[in-house]
Order: sequence, then C-alpha cells, then structure tokens
Amino acid sequence: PSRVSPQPWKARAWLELEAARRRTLHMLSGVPEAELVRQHSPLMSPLVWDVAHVANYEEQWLLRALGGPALTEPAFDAVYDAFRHPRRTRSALPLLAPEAAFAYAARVREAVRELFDRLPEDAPGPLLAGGFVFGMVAQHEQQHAETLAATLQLMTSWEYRPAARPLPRPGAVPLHEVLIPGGPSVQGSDAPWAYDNERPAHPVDLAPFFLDAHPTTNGDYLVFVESGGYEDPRWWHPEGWAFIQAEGIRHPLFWARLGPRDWARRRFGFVEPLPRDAPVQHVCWYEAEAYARWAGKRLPTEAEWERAATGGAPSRAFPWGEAPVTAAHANLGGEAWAPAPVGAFPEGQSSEGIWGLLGDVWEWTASPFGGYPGFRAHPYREYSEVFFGPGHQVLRGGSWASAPVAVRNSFRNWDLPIRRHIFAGFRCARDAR
Ligand code: AVJ
Ligand code: FE
Repeated sequence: PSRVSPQPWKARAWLELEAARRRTLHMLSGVPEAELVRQHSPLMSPLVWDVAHVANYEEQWLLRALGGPALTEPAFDAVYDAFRHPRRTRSALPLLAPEAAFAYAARVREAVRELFDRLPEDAPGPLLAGGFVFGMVAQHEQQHAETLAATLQLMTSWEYRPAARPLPRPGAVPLHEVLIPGGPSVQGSDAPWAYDNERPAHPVDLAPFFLDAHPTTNGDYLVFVESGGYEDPRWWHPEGWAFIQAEGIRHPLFWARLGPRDWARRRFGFVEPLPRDAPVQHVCWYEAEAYARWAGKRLPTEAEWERAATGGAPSRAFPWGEAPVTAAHANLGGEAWAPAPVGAFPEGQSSEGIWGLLGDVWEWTASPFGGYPGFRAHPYREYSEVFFGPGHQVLRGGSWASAPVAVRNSFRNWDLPIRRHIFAGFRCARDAR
C-alpha cells in the first residue's frame, strides 16, 4: 500500500510557540508588578493569571498528555482552570507572583523542548497528527495575548504606552458594496491546525447577497451616533435597547465627546482624536446590529462572511489565497495597537474585491455559535462545545491583536452580544433582490 508522507510541521510548531512566548513577555515587560496582579475589570483576569494559565495549559497538553513529566499538582491546575473560577474572582486565588509565574512558564517550555526534540514528524494519534496539539497550544497563547491586550486597554490605573509599528497609508478607497453570487460553496476546514469548531469542511448553498467592501468606519458610525441612533428604539433589538438603557450607553466604548462633532477616544494610555477612516471598534453585537438596521442593511451570516473570504474556492485559507500572512496582507499580530484605515491592504483583498476581512477588527456576524454538521469535540469539550447555543454570537476575521497563526478564513470566535471590550467591529450585508 502506498504511504503518503506526512507534511512536516515541527519547524513551524516550534517557531510559533516561541513567537507566542516572545509576544507575551514583550507585552508585559515594563508593566509594574502591582498592575500585573491587579483586577483591572470584573471582565478580565489579573494579567499574571493569564501568564500562569497559558503555562499550565502547555504543561497539560504538551507535557502530561504526551507522556511527559508533570511539573505541578492537580490543586495547582484548579487555580488556573477557567471553568472553576469566574474572571472577576481570580485576584483572590492563591496565584503565583509575577516572577514565579514567568519562571514556571520558562520551566514548562524547557521541558517541552526535551520532549519535542524526540518526537518524529509522523508521530501517530489524533493529538500529534500534523502537529495539531502544538498548533493548539501556540494558538491558545496567542489568543491569551489578545486577551492581555484587552485587559491593558481596560486598565486605567497606569498609562500603558506601547511603541507601535507604523501602518501603511491607504490609497483610494474603492467600491462600497460587492455582489457575491449565490450558489454552492464550502464552509469550514479540515486543515491540520483547524479547531474542532471549524470542522468538518462541508457544503453550503447561499442566496446572492451584497457585502460591504470594507468594515464600517468610525466616520460611518459617527453619523449613526450624531443623528440620534442611540435614542431611537426602532433600530434596536429589544434586548439591545434594554441593555443600552440600563447601562446608559450612547456611543462605542472608550469614545468621549468633546464638543459638537468633536470626538476623542482612549486607546491604551493615549487619548487621541477619533480617526474617521478606521473601522469602528469596541461595539457590541447589539450596537453593530442596530447600525445595520439603521443603514437599511443587516449583518452577514458567518456562512456569507466565509463565502466572501474564500471567494467561493473550497477551503481557501486566506482571502488572497494560500500565501502565508505578511505585513502587506493585513494588520495582524498586535504590533500596530490599533486598526488601520480602511483600504490600507490592497494585497489582502479577496478575489472579488472585499477588503480587510482579516485583521483590524473582529467582525460580528448574524450567526449564533454552534457545531457544524458532523461536529466532534476535540480534544476537549470546554474549548468550543460548551459555548454552543443561542447565547454567543460568532465573530470572524481576527483583529489587529490576533496573531496570524490564530486567524484564517474558517476561524470562528464567539462572545456574548453585550461584550464591548474586545477588538470588535463589523461590516454590513444585504439581500440581493
Ligand atoms: C475563542 C477567544 C472565545 O478567550 O474565551 C482561551 C479562547 N479558550 N482559552 C476565550 C480560549 C481557552 C476563547 N475565545
Ligand atoms: Fe485559556
């Protein structure tokens, strides 16, 4: 029988683990100890919890699950178990102090290196095939790096002022909407590092629709705000209306009105004029959905979003094709610390001329999070399956804070429809009839 030789994965796996760790350490270097242990928001863990949590996750999946040594006790796992302790209670736990948390993470990584060096490229089994579990752990640490960024954005007790990588300057911003033809296409992915919730790739059939070529910008959204959009229940889902009344919400999170048509935003330790040409971020699903209704549009379903991203080609990894992400394709990786103006990445557009699908801001969709036909939880139910149901909405495309390894056309994020602290915006769609 012929034997297909496995795709080599080890070199990439190690680079991705190390890149994730460099980012974690870089983001937190210079943050005072008091801020690392502080609970900055009931929505977030203390920063130092995330550090030891990613290390403990790595110990569980890249050491113990692969037959390597246990470095800590089950009682220690419990402290860093996201399902045992709600985020707002975590500063009261017996956490490792910052220095010990960083040392633990380094110790786990050293032990992983020893085990990793002995693994063959074609190691068998569902965890190791294609290096899946290494991809999972690298993506996990990068997802937590994005979570750290969200915590740092919520922090007001200390001014966090990261140096930012400059973004490209946009050329002319083209077309407002693009007609996406209907018909059969493929949703999901069977790529080796795809998560369980992206699997299996399966056929979908869609009606034709229009999709905005760009995400909704701050300038677009400001028209909604200034024309009384937050005062008119006609535009709002009843739950969204109740939510903004209860919370007194009149504009996106972190915006401040200085005077007529004069708006600023706080971004980490900076207060700056609101950039009109960049995608709106820090809106919840209800705000996104209300804007779309006001504009005579709607949010795309995630199947529509993914059809637009693949251009109809089965399982295309990125809107531009299979070429790995570079700085010319999209604003990803967390170094810009802000969304780019729309139109900044001509090389990142889809084959049909949809821009900015990956990076800048997560895009809320009309779809609740659920399993695809044939879904199987792998390797544990708590990554995806326990969140299936009507409570969580799917977001697509990744933000400026998402790492390339954790972003692709098929990648699915999810959150509650009231969440505004994540780096989320949206783009609008409408039926083509
Ligand atoms: C996929 C971003 C919703 O942060 O809750 C991190 C990722 N899962 N640790 C989250 C995750 C376990 C997850 N999201
Ligand atoms: Fe986690």
